[in-house]
Amino acid sequence: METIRGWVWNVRDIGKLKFILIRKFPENKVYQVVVKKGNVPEEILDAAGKYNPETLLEIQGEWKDSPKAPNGREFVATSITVIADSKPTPIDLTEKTPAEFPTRLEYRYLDLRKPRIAAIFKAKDVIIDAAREVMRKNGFTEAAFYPMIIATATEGGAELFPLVYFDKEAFLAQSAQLYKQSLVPAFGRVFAIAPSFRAEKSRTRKHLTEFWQIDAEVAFVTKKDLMDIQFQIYRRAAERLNDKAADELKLLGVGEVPVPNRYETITYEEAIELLQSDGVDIKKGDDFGAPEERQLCSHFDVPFFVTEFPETECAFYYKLREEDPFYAEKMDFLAPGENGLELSSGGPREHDPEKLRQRMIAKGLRPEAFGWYLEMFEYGFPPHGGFGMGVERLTLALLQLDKITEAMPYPRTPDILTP
Ligand code: AMO
Repeated sequence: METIRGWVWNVRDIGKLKFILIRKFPENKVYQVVVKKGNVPEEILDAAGKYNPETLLEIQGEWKDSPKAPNGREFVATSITVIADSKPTPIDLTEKTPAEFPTRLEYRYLDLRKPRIAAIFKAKDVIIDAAREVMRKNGFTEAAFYPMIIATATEGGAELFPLVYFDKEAFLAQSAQLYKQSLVPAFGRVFAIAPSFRAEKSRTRKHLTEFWQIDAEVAFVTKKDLMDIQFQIYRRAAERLNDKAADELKLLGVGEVPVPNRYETITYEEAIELLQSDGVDIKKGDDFGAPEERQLCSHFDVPFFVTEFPETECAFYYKLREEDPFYAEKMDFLAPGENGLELSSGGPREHDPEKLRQRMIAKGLRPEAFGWYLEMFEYGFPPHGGFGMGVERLTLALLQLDKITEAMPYPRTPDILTP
């Protein structure tokens, strides 16, 4: 005799026989429970036909092989206890009657119980774990102590969420940028997986106002090192998904995640030429919009880096190209294919405080607001570089989701603030 627990998924009542599908705790998979006259007391048989979906049950009985039942076996009940009743659910968790995404979000606490939705977050867990593994293998210290409440912009002025901080003005951190740089002399190789907040009114498939970054910074690093580490994260995450999340991938209809064995690089200028040869109306100096980015990604079947962007498109902390300061040494890492998109930005940093001051002024920032940051470079600061990889973007790309909001349990966008 065994005891199992689970939530009613669906009930099929054929009189003296009831089939209850339950979502079994803790693995969140659906199994069939057979409730048969003679096996259970009469009142349990009667009640079993009337359970609402999401009623939480404790069931005693025995497993029996049953090739036709979901997951290959069924549980023959001898006794059932209701642990917690459920009201009729406002959305159908079995998705026989699918709800639109806004309605699903309204009842996200129920939506997240669906095995198909929970699978996204189990897979995301595997991705984050793979990223940590790669960072540790590469000698990084995880410094999960960047402040989320900050006094100055880190990525430029316009996209800050202001806070009332006692009698001072403060903001939610746009990134760990200034702080991760400051930790380089102490740790050499440092990273955190931390949230970023951006008050961007972008309503696209790849923008959230609250997202997480794998934020890394390294002393004495080459551009190739930075690329290699990022590629390793992508590759290891793909490998680990196939290895550890095969069931989840199946639920998501993904099959195998392609595991790339190399990455490619292309300069911004080459990318512009490639797009122009496709007939795209774009010129040197322009930023890639979403359609241009997709078009570019469709040329690649492995992840790739776009390097050396026009300085005007880059934050102040990227080093300028010595030979041609029209360009900054920034590089973006992109996922390949029709649904490809930017996964990260990074590159070597400028660490001459005077040059940084000039860049800030040129970008309309006030160097006075960056006092400690500029001063720290006066104390034997090593050359360094780093990257920030969007965790939800990586999840979106590897799991081939439609939109980034699906990669957050409780997404935040300009339109979504609850639940
Ligand atoms: P950047 O602003 O390009 O660079 O951000 C780095 C990565 O974070 C992700 N990302 C986002 N994800 C979801 N919604 C958003 N609104 C959003 N904005 C950015 C993307 C992006 O590539 N400090 C630098 C990184 C560095 O140089 O170290 C930075 O924040 O995947």
